[in-house]
Amino acid sequence: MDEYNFNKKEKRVFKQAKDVLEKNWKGRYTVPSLTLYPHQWSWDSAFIAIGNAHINQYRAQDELLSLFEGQWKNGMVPHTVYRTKKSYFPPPEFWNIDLSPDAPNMRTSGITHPPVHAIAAYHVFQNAQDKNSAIFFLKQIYPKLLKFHNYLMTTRDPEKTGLVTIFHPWESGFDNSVRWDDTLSKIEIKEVPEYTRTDLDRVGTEERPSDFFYDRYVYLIELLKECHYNEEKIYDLTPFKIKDVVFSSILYMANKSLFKIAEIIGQNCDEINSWQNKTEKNYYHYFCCDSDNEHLVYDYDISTKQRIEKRTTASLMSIFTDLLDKEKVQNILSWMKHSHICKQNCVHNHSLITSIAVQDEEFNPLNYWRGPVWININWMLIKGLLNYGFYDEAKKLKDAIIDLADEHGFFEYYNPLTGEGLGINEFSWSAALTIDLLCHS
Ligand code: 2M8
Repeated sequence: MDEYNFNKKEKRVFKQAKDVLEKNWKGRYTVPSLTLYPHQWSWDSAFIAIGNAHINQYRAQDELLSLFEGQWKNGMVPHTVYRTKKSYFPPPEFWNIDLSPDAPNMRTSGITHPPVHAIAAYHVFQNAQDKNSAIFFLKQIYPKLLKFHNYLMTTRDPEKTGLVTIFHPWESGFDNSVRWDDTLSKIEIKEVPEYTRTDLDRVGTEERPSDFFYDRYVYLIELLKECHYNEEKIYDLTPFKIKDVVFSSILYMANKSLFKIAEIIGQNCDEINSWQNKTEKNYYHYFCCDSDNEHLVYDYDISTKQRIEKRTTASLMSIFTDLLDKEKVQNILSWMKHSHICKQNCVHNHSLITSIAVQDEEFNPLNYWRGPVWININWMLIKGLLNYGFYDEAKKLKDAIIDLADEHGFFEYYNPLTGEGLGINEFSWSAALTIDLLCHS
């Protein structure tokens, strides 16, 4: 697209990213990957819509509307909507969602995912060429978004804090992050049903979560089923109930977008305002240690009543919200530098933020959310930096993503020491968010 004045490299990356989204488009939705993830995933669809907003408004709208077809009667948007018979573990039967009176008339998982969708919907409107269609789309999607946020702010927040409790590591999107290690390791498994993982046929074992963690993922699904997906029962029984700092940060920003959507289509915004007030009041109280001056944020484990003090990229996420005081942003910036890829080890001229600090003893350059670089997380940090006026820092990250994509393609994640692509290639959100960075920031 000439209107963006792309240089040669940017043109090349833009075309390759468009090709990935084209390949993975299935008529009304996009798969994250044709092989590893052959269904529709919730926060993936939102990220994909953010990219498509620049190149195909109608696809972006369809992506979000099709996802919400799987919305549960209580408002929950499931993390996976199964669209085909393609093999994936866990398959839809494994969730047995009909145990719940709230289950929709579709094959979905029984857990949720970070609520990026209102951010995506507003972004689609902002970038729309066809504003009439965009307004019609906002009118369709708004009640569904409101119902989802209401579910998160009530059923998933019985303590009325404005912060969301997750019941499964997959709900965080950061599946096997070190953030969940202590809580998961304490689970003593009595029994799990036999199951066969499908991921290890497609990606190397050293890049995926261990069987130890998979057993616990399955154990927690069994527990949800035992409770018939009733959140009150789950809350009483589960060893995994955590106020997730990234999820809650995303919801806070999504509520801002929802507020703007409500204004555009002439709806009353009082309820959204009251949610925001609660989050503003409690965010630091739950997520930040007053005693130190690090200004990092951490998840809060409801069972132990303690913060999970692991320094990961999640600890920087306050910058994505605008809840961070201006004077504290500098601290987050210095932490970003601390977490950076070590330049001496790096094949690139630029650095990106790794999922945990390279210097950390738990850092693993290959394994999923335990060290590698993820484009969606760097995209969120870039948005935060821009919001706080750190244009140079944001540009450095953006340029590094473009270099990474140009040299290695659109992988799911990347080895921070070599730049090598990990997980699966032609991964949709890596392509979509690169398109957004190319067109926007
Ligand atoms: C990964 O999660 C799925 C389970 O939901 C898996 O490992 O099979 C995560 O990276 C998650 O954040 C992502 O949404 C999903 C699809 O890309 O894959």
